[in-house]
Amino acid sequence: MPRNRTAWCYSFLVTLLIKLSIISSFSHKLPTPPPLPILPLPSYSQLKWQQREIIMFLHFGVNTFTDREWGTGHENPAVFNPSGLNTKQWAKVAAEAGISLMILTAKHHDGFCLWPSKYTDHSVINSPWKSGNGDVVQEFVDAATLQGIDVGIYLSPWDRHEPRYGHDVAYNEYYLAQLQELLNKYKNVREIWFDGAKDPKSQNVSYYFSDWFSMVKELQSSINIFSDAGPDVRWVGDETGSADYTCWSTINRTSLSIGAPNISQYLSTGDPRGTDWLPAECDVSIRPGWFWHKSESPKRLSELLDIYYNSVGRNCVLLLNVPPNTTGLVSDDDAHRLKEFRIAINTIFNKNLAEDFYIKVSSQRSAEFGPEKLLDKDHLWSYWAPSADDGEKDHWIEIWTNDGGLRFNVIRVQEAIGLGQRIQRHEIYVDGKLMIQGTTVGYKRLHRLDVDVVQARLVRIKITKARGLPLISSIGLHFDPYWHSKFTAN
Ligand code: FUL
Repeated sequence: MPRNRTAWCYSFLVTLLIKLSIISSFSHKLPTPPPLPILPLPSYSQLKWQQREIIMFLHFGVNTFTDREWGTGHENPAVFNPSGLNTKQWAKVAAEAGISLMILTAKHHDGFCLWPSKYTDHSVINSPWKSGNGDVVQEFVDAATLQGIDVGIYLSPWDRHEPRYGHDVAYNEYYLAQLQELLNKYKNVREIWFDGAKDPKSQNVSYYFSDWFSMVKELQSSINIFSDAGPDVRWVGDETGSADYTCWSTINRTSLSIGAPNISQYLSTGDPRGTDWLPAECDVSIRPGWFWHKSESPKRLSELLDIYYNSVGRNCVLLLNVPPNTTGLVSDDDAHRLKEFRIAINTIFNKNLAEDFYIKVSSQRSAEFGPEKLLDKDHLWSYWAPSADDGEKDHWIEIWTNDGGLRFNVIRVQEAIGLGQRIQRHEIYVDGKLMIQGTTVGYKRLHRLDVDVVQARLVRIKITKARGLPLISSIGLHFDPYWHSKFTAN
C-alpha cells in the first residue's frame, strides 16, 4: 500500500473515531427534554397557592360581638372590644395545624374596618379597644410573619355602612382607596378575597372589578386574586368545602361573571376545554357560622376529613374558616379540633405504603422519566412520562407485592400540573377487580375505598382518557385508620 494512502486511511479512521465518540457522548450524557406542555398553564403564584393545600380564613369584626352573621352597618363601633386579643395565638394555632396562609376579614359587609382607615370613621379608631389606637390587621400581619405564615386580606365589596354604596363612581373610588391603603401598608399579601355578595335589594350596583384587579396587581404583583371568576383563583361554587367529583383547574373566564347566579355547577367542575388556568378554592367554616357564636361548636373530625377528601383530594385548596371569639382568641375547642385534623392528615399520609413495593409502568419516555419519579418527594417537576409511541392504547402503572402485603384504603394520584392538567378518566383495579372509576386528577386526587381496608398483591392505575400524554408526578397507597366505610370488606 502506498505510503500516502496509508496516511489517508489513518487520518480517516482517527476522524471517524472522534466523530463517533462525539455522537456517543451526546447520546449518552445529554438528558431527554421534557415533553411539551398542554396549555393553559398555572402561573408561579398559582403553583405556590396549590401546594399550600389547606389555608385558614378568620372572620372577625363587629358581628363577633353582636352574635350576627351579617351586620346591618348601623353597629356602634363601641361594640368592638375584645378583652384579650392575641393574634400571636391565632398564628400559633395555624402553625400547629400546618397552615401556611391566613386570610383575615379586614372589612365584612357591615363596613367596619379592622384597620384605622383614613377614609372612614367606622373602624377600630372609634372602638374602645386599645383606646382607638389599635390596628388588628397590623397585629395579624406581624404575628403571622413571625410564625413564617403568609397573609391574605378579605375586603368586602358590599358595604352596608357606607352611604356612598350604590353611587357607582363615588363608591368605587372609596373602595379603591381602601384597597390601595391596605396593599400599600401591609406588604407581601399573597391572596386578596373579593366576595361577590351584593345587597339583594340593589343588585344593579356596579363593582369596577377591572379597575380593582389592575390596581391590586400594580401594587403587589405576586398576589393571587380570588373571586367567583378569578383571575387567579375561582370560587368552587358552594360553601360546604366540596368540589365536584370532576374538577378541572381550567375554565373559560368569558363564561363567568362575579356574583352571577347559575354558574355554581360550572365553577365546581371547571372545563376541560377551558382556555384559562383558574383553580378552585373550597371555603367552609369549622363551625356552622362564619363568625364566632357562643351557641355553636366545631365540626367533628370525621366531617373535617370528609371535607379534606372532597376538596384537597379533588384538586382544590381548602380555605377553612376558624373565627376568633369575643376575647379575641381562637377558642380552645377549635384549636383542639384543628390539631386533631393535622395529626390525622399526617397519620394517613406521612407513610406511603407503595414505597416498599415494586412499580411497573406501561412504557417510559426515557431514563429520566421512569417509575421511580412516582415515589420521590417532588410532586411537581419530577414525574413519570410514558413514551409517545408505545403503541398501547392505555397508559398504566402497577404496584406489585409478592406476599399479598399491600394493606391500604386510600389511593393518591398526582399530575405534573406544571405542564398542564391532562387526565380526563382513570380506573383503579385491585387484584384485577375494578374499584374506582375516576375522572380528573389534577394536582392531587384522593380515593377512599368503599372498604375499611384492602389486602392486595397488585394495584393497577389505568389512564383511559387524557388530553395528550398523562404525566404523573406521584402515587401513593395509604392507610386511613379514621375511615369507616359503609361496607365491610369480605
Ligand atoms: C359570603 C359572605 O356573605 C359570608 O358572610 C362569608 O364572608 C363568606 C365567606 O362569603 O359571601
